[in-house]
Amino acid sequence: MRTTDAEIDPDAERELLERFEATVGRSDRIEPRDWMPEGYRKTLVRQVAQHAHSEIIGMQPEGNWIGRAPSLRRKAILLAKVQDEAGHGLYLYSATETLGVSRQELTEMLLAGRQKYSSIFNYPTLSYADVGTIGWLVDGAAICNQVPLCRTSYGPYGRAMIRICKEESFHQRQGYELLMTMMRGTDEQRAMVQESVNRFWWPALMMFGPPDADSPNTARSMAWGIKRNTNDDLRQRFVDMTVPQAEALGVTLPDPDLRWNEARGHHDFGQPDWEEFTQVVKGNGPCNAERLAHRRRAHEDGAWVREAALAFAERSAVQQEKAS
Ligand code: FAQ
Repeated sequence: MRTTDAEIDPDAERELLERFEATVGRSDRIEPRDWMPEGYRKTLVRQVAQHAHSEIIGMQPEGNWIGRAPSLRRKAILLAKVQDEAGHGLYLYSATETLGVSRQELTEMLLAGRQKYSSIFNYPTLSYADVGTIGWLVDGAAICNQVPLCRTSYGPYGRAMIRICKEESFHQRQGYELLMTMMRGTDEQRAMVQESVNRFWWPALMMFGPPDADSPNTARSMAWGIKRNTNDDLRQRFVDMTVPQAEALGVTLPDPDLRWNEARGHHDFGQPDWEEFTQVVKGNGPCNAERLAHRRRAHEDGAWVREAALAFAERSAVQQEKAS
């Protein structure tokens, strides 16, 4: 059983804390059996569970288009991507389970509105171009945010992120390739791409979280090595990475303040509508209710599968015991 702060005397706790801080300071990994401060464990559960829920809820906007993909090839690609997202959710739930909380509990917290998922998945997918834009911008933002998380201080989370990032790179490229194909098509297709980019640009910037000055968790999470960069640093990295890709694609990013700043060596850009972000995170975005209702329905519809799997596991254990 995990040792909690309440069960150990103050001297021993100080020593454990020093050892923990030294491990984090050397950029070594904290592993599930290591002692950790309760706040560290709680922060990880919050962040990793939110990440896992995002992957699972994130299957819905693109899943909306599987039955309407324009060709067999596009359908196979989209199916594979959405299945990868399910896999990412499962690696991340497994990483969270090593912190002493079960997937069942996490799912219940999501469905009760006590845990969050990324704001981006509360926006609708209105055209097939959105499949490409999600790959390019949403997976692109996810990669920017997640590559540094491969070096996060908690071992199971960092190892899950290595595999996830490899797959996210493929997702980003498939999105870009789809948009490139549409941009080489008809005027109508080019207009669809531009309209889709206009809708997703600002929500993609919001994925990195609130500005640093309004981010209550960043300083603590960085001191613990959970996060490696601030929200604003990663947002800037994403903008700098995306502007030349937009030029190559031939689309305009919908920000009149976007321009290269020679002195800073970075692009200047405008601020997203942070009031809209707050509303979406609070549950008042365009698709929040629909996403959670769908997730709840899928969970209820899957009850018989969970019961059957449990019954099978119990019967197999009895049979194994009898055989030995
Ligand atoms: N949406 O103090 P901070 C993907 C909350 S995966 C909703 O800055 P923190 C793959 C935050 O939780 C996308 N809530 O928080 C894919 C906190 O509230 P709390 C998910 C947000 O944790 C692609 C409060 O605001 N990725 O896209 C958001 O230090 C395509 C204050 O914020 C991850 O989860 C938001 N955007 O930094 C799948 C990456 N931002 O919890 C399908 C891992 C902030 O105190 C299709 N997570 N909040 O009640 C992280 O890096 C961090 O958790 C941040 C937030 C950067 C998201």
